[in-house]
Amino acid sequence: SHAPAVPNSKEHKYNPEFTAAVINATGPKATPRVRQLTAGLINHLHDFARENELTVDEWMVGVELMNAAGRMSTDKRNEGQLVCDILGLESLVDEITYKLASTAADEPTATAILGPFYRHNAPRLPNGSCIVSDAVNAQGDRTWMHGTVSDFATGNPIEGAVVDVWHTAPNGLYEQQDPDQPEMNLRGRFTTGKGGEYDFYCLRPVPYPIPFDGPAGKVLQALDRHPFRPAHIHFLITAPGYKPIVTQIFDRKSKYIDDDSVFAVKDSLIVDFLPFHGDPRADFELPYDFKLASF
Ligand code: MBD
Ligand code: FE
Repeated sequence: SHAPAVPNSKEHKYNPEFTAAVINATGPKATPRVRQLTAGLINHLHDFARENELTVDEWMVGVELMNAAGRMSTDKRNEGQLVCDILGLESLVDEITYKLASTAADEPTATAILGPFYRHNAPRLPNGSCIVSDAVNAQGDRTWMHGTVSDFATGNPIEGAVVDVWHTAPNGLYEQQDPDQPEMNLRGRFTTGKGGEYDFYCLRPVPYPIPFDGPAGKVLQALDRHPFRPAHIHFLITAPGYKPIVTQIFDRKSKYIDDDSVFAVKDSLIVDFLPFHGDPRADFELPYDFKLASF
């Protein structure tokens, strides 16, 4: 018969020309970077659908997962970020960003993913103070953490660097996840002194499961994966004139050190908690120096 070609037929959309048509719908005012990123995304999404012969029902599972992550993303819970984390995406972009920022042969302190539980405006505290609220964390191992922030290229100490720290309570929860913890428990911002030095009291953290009562948990279950992270402490180190560093350090003795559910561990960020005697405020000592690169 004389049936005309249907431009939006299924056959047509299997064809790579369909993908080109979608990309070419981009208007002239899109910035080059937006154009590049969306073209790449469309290409990979279309290839993904074609290669796997993705059905409408399967695609809708993904849509519902994204919608559920959106509904669950509050100031207390970045579920969208958590979904990215279990898929390794935050770790991958962290690595790419670090590579782009590292120019010299010598390298500043390795970065690691921010994760969903950072909070702005942690209390500014003087060096030597304690971020542990006695009311709720009596059972944790007290730790004295101390060290310096310095310029990796010159070795010079950096005065006035801010060490922003956060970690979970012994029950495996960050304070904003847990109504029983006081506001900003286990968080603090410390400023380095003349020799670049900082110090504070915290806890030796424990391994803990990432929240698995939402879409990230559903994905982990479908993949037959566990939700645990090795014991870690988060940092954001900033100093005027230097590139900020988002990182984490990991307890060498922790379970899951080789099997992090969000793929964040790097060898250079594995640390040893040392038995500490003679200070009634701490059972462990944790020395750690941060090295920043100037702009
Ligand atoms: C966390 O505590 C975390 O640090 C990351 C990166 C992801 C999920 C939970
Ligand atoms: Fe964390």
